[in-house]
Amino acid sequence: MKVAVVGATGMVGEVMLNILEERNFPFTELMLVASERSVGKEITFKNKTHKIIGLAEAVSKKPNIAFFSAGGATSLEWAPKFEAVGTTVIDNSSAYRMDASKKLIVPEINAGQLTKDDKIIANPNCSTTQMVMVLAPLHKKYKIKRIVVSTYQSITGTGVKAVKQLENELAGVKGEMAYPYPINKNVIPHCDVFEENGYTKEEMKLVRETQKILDDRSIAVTATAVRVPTQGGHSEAVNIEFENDFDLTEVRKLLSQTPGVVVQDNLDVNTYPMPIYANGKDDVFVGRIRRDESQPNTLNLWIVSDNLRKGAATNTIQIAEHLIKNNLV
Ligand code: A2P
Ligand code: 11C
Repeated sequence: MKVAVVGATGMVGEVMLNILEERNFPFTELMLVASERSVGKEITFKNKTHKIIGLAEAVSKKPNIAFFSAGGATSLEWAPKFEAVGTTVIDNSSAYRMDASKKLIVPEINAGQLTKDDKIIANPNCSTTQMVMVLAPLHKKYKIKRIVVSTYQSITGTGVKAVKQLENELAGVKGEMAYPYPINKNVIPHCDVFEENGYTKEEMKLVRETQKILDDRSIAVTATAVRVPTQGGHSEAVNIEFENDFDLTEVRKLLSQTPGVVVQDNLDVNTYPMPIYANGKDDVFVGRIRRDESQPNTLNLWIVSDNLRKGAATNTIQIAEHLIKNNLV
């Protein structure tokens, strides 16, 4: 198994390398790929020094799997070139997620859809992944009618530039700004670019990707995505209206039996999910599980997960593990 990591010097790329090592991912050759700016630089992985190579060189080496996390433009231009030499691309950008000919995969929910013919596979947006991990078992049991979600998203979702902006602000140093406003002591109701309908692209990803992954276009979703000065993970307040009524004890039981989901919900000892504790973990944490008392069949949840792990790198690598286990690559 020859593996390429495209975007190896980036925020998600670095986490991908850590996870490949932690999970002892099987490969015979590892290609670390980044932009021309980084070609020739060195990265140490498992005590071995690897030189960064460019995209064209990586294509010529025909990897079996390429993990892409180098932005949508790079994916659109280069994923088809890898596909043409037989590589299976697992793409972490938004480039192919809503392409009807491509699958959008969260392994715990819909990896069963994958076949040998899927050569470009899309990894969902981080805020969608953590939400659907919790909602999928509830949808199966009670059928979701409508979701109202507000997000509190970590600056790591924006990348290295945003982490630097916060560091500069904390140190009182002037520097390049990733956001149009200061992020320290602030919240910014603006993640990704605005679309024509007045929503941000991040908000519309929560709408469209959720419907695609849960395979149900009838689910109504409305979202407000907000950037907050945290680093550990994304948090979400989610209000869900179901067709059918539920029992809270049953909801808790169902979620605690869901692989990849951890219930943290004990009000007596102030237990609820928070980004500083989700940081570095692969699970999705859910708490503040309670009935919306303002209308029937409606639930409120608080969901937190490390956006760079299950929201990005971990999910991507789990897709590859599924392909290998089922001889699909
Ligand atoms: P580089 O470090 O050479 O710029 P982040 O989102 O954390 O900023 O990381 C983006 C990642 O995508 C980096 O590894 C970056 O490499 C890589 N990247 C950006 N543009 C390109 C490109 N045109 N070709 C290949 N890799 C790219
Ligand atoms: C954020 N969710 O937190 C974004 C980062 O569509 O893959 C990932 C953007 C994407 O800003």
